[in-house]
Amino acid sequence: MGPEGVGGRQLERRRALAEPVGVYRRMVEIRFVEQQIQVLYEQGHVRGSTHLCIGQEAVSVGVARAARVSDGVTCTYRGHGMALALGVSVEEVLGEVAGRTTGCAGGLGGSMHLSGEAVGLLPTFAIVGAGLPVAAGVALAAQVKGTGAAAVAVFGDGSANIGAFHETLNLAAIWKLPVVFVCENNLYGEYSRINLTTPLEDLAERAAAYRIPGTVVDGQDVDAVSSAVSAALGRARAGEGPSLLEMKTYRYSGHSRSDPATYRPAGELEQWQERDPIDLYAGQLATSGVAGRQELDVVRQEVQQAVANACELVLASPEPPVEEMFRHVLATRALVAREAR
Ligand SMILES: Cc1ncc(C[n+]2csc(CCOP(=O)(O)OP(=O)(O)O)c2C)c(N)n1
Ligand SMILES: [Mg+2]
Repeated sequence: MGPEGVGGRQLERRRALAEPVGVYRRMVEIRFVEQQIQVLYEQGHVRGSTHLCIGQEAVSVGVARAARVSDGVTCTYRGHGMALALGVSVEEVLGEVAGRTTGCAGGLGGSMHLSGEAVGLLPTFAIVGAGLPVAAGVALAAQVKGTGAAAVAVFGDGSANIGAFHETLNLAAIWKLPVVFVCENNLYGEYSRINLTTPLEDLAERAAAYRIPGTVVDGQDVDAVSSAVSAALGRARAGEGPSLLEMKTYRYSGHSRSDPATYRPAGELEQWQERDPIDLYAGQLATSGVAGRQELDVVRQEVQQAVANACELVLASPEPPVEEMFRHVLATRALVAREAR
């Protein structure tokens, strides 16, 4: 793909994270895109489910800032933010969620199946825990080929109770695979609070069972996220093996599109909103003199307008034709070809 193509544009978007204002801009973009997706859902443009990551923007952007484009990243159905952070465009994400040809998978995958090959985003996973062994596979391939690349698996706190989590951490530890396990602990797995499902508060403690480093990280602070991921990736590339990073964060919305999250204790959301990742970073940029409040307001307005424009383009673009459905289903294509003979 040339620099003008989709891959080139994604790489350019990724490079924008080298600047602090670029980091701020991307977190704001994720927030506006997620809000737009909720509206699209309510207007009937989204089939199937959607899972928003509002409140967790610092984790996505912090991971993307620390990883190289040659590293492989796996994440979950709550993956719109991770895709945008890594460089997939607003139009590609909105297009995929709305099932249009402008989507990053041609509108065939939908909200839970985003991908961005040029920037290392592996197709996102709807099965809880499924991304961990795949990330370990990516890391094993890099280790065998000696490419110097690494892998990052981003997953929820619910995944830490799935067999694949334990099997993968064990294998990655014993083979010293270059992989970083990033757990987004947002306190809920679907409609259950973590204290009802998991007998410990800090999931990072589970790293000890596999003799790998386990660190609790402030998932609301984008700088804290990227430094922790950078350090773990450095360790992985140096042949020292995997790490488990637990990002303490919170999802502002319910589990999926129509969940009003009435199971949450009163005041919990508001308490987390006081440490909103975007506001926190804006405060840091203003206090350190990197960018003034006015400049950041302009950024917000620009992003809001860009998201609205992308949405308009997406809604004006076609849905894929029915025949497209089998395009990437190789076995079916072989069968259809055999039957046609
Ligand atoms: C193997 C498997 N079991 C159950 C489900 C249904 N399910 C979808 S999301 C979810 C909760 C996962 O919570 P967590 O890992 O904390 O991620 P979060 O949604 O909070 O980002 C469950 C149980 C699934 N998709 N896959
Ligand atoms: Mg969770």
